[in-house]
Amino acid sequence: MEQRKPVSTGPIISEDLKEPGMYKVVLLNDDFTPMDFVVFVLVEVFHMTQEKAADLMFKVHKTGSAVAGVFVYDIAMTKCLQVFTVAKENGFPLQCKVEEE
Ligand code: TYC
Repeated sequence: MEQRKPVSTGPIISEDLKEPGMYKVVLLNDDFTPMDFVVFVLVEVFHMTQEKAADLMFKVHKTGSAVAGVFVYDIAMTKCLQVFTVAKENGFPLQCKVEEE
């Protein structure tokens, strides 16, 4: 019969365990999405205050892009998809991208 390795019953303390990588959700400027809609998205999707959302929206408007938040991969992708979906539903071309930190 095949020999099995003994199962460890102690706590798993491994040097192989790593912190999950973090990913930036970067909001991109465009010429068509209304400013108040961008603020609405930042409040709804990223749970920003109205003031913080307005500041970030203006930063994107002036510079072309800004980081809306930093998350683990799945959350970053979900937020990006939510932005894209709500924008599309409302007929706006608002875009964002996910970048490794
Ligand atoms: N530039 C847009 C306008 O003038 C506003 C805008 C800001 C669009 C931020 C997208 O991510 C964005 N209406």
